Amino acid sequence: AKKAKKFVEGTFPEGFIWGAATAAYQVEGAWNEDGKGESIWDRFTLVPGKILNGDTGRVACDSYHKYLEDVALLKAMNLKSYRFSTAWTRIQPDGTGPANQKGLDYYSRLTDALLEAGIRPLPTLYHWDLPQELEDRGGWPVRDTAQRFADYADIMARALGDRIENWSLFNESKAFTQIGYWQGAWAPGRKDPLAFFKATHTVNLAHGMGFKAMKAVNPKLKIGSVFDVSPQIASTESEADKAAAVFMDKLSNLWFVQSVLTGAYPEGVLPADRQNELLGFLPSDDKLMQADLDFIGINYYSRTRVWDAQKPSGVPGLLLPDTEWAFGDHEKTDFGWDIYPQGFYDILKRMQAVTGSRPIEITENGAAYNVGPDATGAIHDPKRIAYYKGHLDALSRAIHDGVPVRGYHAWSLMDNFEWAAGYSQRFGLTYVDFANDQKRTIKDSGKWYAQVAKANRTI
Ligand code: GBH
Repeated sequence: AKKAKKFVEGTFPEGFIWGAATAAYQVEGAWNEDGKGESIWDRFTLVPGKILNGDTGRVACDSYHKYLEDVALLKAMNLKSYRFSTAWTRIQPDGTGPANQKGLDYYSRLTDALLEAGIRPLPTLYHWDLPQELEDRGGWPVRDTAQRFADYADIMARALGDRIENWSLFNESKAFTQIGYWQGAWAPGRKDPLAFFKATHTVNLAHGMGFKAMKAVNPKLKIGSVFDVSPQIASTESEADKAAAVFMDKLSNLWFVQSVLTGAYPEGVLPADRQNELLGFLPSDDKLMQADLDFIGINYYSRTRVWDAQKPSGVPGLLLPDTEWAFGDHEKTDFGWDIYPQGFYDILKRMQAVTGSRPIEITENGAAYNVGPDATGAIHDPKRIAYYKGHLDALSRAIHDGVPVRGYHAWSLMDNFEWAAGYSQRFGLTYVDFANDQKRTIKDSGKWYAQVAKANRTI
């Protein structure tokens, strides 16, 4: 009998897909060009005090004009997949009605340039830039927004489904509903726990409805979605803290992906007798929101500590644990996030219990290190290389242990607008000089990643 080949950490299966990611509001700029409408981020960034240094995405990396440079960067890094997002407001400026052809044309040009370069386009339809007009009509807490999203998804499938096979519906349902509608630190800046839960249900409905709309256009399209997940670690061994961690795992890691896949919410988050009322869940919503996603996108950055706090939530009958993001005494990134590669392995194993044999793509993983060019113009960012190496090694072990991950996207292809932190946090493999015509320079980490993608193993 042939001896099984010994596993070498940091090696990847043949055909593994190497890529990088960005999102429309974070890179495109051109906030009001060619008929684009106003999004909630266009509006929110103008509210004094919301964004560090008063930064906005009005110009950002100017990718609306420099997308060919972006494609050249991907090519120079030997990458075979580009995860970007499409701005709803370029397609439907106020969120309803017929498509704005000039907006479609932009994504068509980008798609053609990628295909020409041998790079797979992987668009995300919603990376947080809701048309302001839809927010004015109630936003995600309002059920109608799911139908609006399905109409937009239908337009995109018709316009680009001939050239784009793989699509993500949403980016990080948890992050944008929680921080946008409950904590108020992101657009649209609401602080309303009841609105948050309603928003989660509308977003889950939008998954089911968008999925079905796109499959109706073309059943061969592969439709997935991107979920932000994080291991929820009990802060002590006490039964109460362990139960609090289980609760947060349901609310943070399962509330979106499990609900969409099965049509039912995890039990034990909302009071059972009031759940339907709190969510606005109508009879047959189970069928409406259910979608047998073709692939699962996973974003991983760090882990979360949980302790039992019995905090009033603002939702009657719901008490909450306390959580701490990115805790621990390991080295931190410049954003203050704890570096914990084992958490990547752990959360992949955990999610596989829910997502089963569906293919997984890592749609984001990366670190902020805010170094700039030295006197020669080179950008030395060894700590980012170390972050990537640690996480890719952990990923290779998860794959070896049976988690069906088929691709990986570094966050990010280039430095960009980091939401409430503005331009202060640099996640890029490429340096962007925001004061000098958005000039792009590949960092040491980008050069290293290019070698990894070529060799199909960490180095
Ligand atoms: C992703 O967000 C985004 O998809 C991307 O646009 C962004 O640039 C990138 O990561 C880097 O930030 O509420 O205390 O649990 C990740 C955002 C970070 C949001 C961790 C939730 C947990 C804080 N998430 N955060 S807490």
